[in-house]
Amino acid sequence: MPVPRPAVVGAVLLALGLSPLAVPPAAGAPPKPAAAGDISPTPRSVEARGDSVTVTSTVTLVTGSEPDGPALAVAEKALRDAGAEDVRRTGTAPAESRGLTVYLGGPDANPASAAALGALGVEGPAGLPADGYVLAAGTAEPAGGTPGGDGIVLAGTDATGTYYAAQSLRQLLPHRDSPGTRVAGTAVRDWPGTGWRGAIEGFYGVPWSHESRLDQLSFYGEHKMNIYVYSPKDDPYLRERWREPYPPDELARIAELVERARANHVEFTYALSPGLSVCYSSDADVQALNDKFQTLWDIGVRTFAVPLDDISYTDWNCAADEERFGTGGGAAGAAQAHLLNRVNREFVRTHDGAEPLQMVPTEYYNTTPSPYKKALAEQLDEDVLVEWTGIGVVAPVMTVAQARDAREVFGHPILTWDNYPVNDYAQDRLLLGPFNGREKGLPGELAGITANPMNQAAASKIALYTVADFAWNDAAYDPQASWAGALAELAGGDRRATAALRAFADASYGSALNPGQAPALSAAIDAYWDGGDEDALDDALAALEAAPGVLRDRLPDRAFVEESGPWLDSTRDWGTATRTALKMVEAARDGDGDRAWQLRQRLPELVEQARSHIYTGLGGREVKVVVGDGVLDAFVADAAAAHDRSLGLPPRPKGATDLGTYQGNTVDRMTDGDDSTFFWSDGAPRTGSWVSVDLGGEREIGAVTLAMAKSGSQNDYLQQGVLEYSADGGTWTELAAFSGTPDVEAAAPEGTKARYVRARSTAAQSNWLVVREFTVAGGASTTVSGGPPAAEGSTLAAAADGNTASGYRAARAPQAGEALDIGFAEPRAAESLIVLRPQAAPNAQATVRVRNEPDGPWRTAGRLAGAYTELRVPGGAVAGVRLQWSGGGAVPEITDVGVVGG
Ligand code: LTM
Repeated sequence: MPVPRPAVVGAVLLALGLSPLAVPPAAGAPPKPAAAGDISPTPRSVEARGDSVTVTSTVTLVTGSEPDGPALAVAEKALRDAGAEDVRRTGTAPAESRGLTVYLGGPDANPASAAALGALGVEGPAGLPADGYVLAAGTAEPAGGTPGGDGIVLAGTDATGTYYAAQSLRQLLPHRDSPGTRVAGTAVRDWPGTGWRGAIEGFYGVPWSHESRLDQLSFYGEHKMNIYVYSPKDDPYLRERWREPYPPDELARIAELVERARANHVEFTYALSPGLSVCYSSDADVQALNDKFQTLWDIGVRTFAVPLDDISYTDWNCAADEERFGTGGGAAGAAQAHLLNRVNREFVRTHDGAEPLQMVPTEYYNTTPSPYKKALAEQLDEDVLVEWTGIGVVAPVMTVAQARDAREVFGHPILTWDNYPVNDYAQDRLLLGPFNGREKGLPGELAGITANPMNQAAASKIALYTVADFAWNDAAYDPQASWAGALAELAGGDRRATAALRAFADASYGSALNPGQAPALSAAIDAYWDGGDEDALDDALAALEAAPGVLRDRLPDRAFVEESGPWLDSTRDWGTATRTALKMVEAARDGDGDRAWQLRQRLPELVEQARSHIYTGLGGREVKVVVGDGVLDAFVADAAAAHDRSLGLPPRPKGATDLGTYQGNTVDRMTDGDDSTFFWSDGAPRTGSWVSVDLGGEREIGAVTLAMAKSGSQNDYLQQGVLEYSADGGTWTELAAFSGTPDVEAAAPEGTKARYVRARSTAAQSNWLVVREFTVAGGASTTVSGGPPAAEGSTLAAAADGNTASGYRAARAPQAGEALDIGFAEPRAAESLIVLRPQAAPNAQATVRVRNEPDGPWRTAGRLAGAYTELRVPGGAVAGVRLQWSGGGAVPEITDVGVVGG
């Protein structure tokens, strides 16, 4: 393509006596050339021309005779936002240039734009796929009836293409209050990767509000998405009451959506799901479907779908179907094809301007050949599009080969129903990572891509932005770059809001498509444990803690802030909890045990607070939201364990599993001593799946108990398995086999030593797994005796069990001569002794004595003082500790006793 030299062109224009405003100013830096990254979705090709155009006060908009209204509106607004004061429309090109001239429409719609492209030396859009376009901006000499000077051409292969050219122009032009801005000369040539690109509101739970839908439709237009499928599972008129017409006010609302969709070149698709009650062979039901569609046709809907997902196809809804079609999957496929063909032939094909019918098969989640799919492939009308979710309901990956298999096995063009970022199956979390795991080349195999979003419409925009990017130009798609673009756009370009949104989204990043929660934070935490700097991690955690406040103050999309409320609160509180944990570790490392203990005691409450925020779903169902799971909670737990280790407390047992986690029911709940909390897998155990307890070091073990299942999930237990123990986690010895019971108990033979105990499944099963508690009793390494006796709900043993969540609380004040004795099975070399007491408890007075050997003499180490007492150990070894109470006074409480070093 020839690139005109601006200086020469400018001189020619001046010689012709044309407006000097058309000439780039001689002074000042040249405008920055446009780059692909300035436009979203990423365009196929952007070339810098080397010249420029100036946004003049008056801009002439050459529209042709029948301009596309939405394209016109977008172009005009973009020009005004860039500083144009007067945008004058004209059907044909003016005789001479009076400032910037903008040509709207492809060569077929507007002959002047063909001439202007020729004058600029830019190839037109002919031959590009539907919705493709060319955008050219530059200076030219008058030619072919165009006035020359500064010109911009927005030329689509069709009206939608021209509209997209205008959308790209909107992104290229700067925002200015006054005219005179120079914009670099550019030639963009662009087209989509697949025909349909958009979203399907196809989830369970609270449907989007009317306002959210209107907002989404504008968002789709801005991102070159051209389809919205209206299919919320909980709109009763779509499923349970599908035969009934909408009440007038509801129909009016849908009409408003149809209108907004049209104004954004989005195809509003109405999806009716009769499968819960339809009689496939019934003329009346075919008529009911067609009649319902007619009411939607009458308000402007031109695309229709019949989803038949999530229904039984082994149970007929009427006896006539069994008589006519028989039984089994093949019969179901034949029945569905029969119904859909009738709708296709009697409604869709009889309505001029209707787009091809879409359907969701009942087997939508794989490509396994079956009698059902065979019947659909053979009997369903060829022009019907089949929706498919990939391999799996939520497909972690989608490949070109899989899409080809789907085309083959369903025998119809495939439109993906991609279940991302939908969260109706995990309502406790937001899924804020990018569209991922979709192979390049996939869009070209498909009739289109529709993504099923979250119940939270505005928060879905992060993922949808990236879906649009992939569907438009998969070759250039980079999930990370696209994600960054989404964050910046949603933050309105505000630097602080972008950083806050990044921190917030990172903590809710994980999903089947994006394995690994909170990747950025996780890396910062790993770096810290690997000897990294406290400040670096604290900066990251402080950013997390502050992000919700920044977003509440600065995010332009207020609906995002509104919907994300519980997650924002939880994120802030996790920020506080993790920062407290970090300070605690650092205080302990600095030798400030007192302060570390103070911070340690705050952690349980801070974690509880972070876990307390609630999302209220359909019918008032409340779920506690989850943020940064497996990363933030793990950091607090690891920090607490590090702190406790540094005080010489015995390690706490730690749960682990190779199974995924359902919602917030994390594996640490198996070892929290609380029978009302539980680990819950997010799928059925396979042969070899396991849950385990790490005791933190090899020690003698006694009774092992595994309490599985829970009320409401009575069959969620390992149906058949073995209990095993190991010293190193590699070599395992069987302790007991079990089957058919949720409560497993076994006693290790005396003298058995192990660090790990696990329960391993020995058969695949269909039920998921719940473990309430997994306990391993130790060959007691510590004994506690003496007094005063423990109060109800407390035990003497809790004074030295290594668990700071529990403690010994005396039933009364000590009597004269009373002492609490802690004995260690094996004397330990020790430098110091630490006695922990609750911060708020009244300080009972005691002298602390130690003895170096089991029957050795007691030697005084010092006196208890406050919540944290650290005393040097005389004799360098501890076989026993005695707290010799001063009679009377306060009632004693001891959280734990630790023995450090040696
Ligand atoms: O995916 C399909 C075709 N149907 C349903 C959706 O309505 C639902 O939103 C997703 C995610 O839970 N799963 C389905 O099976």
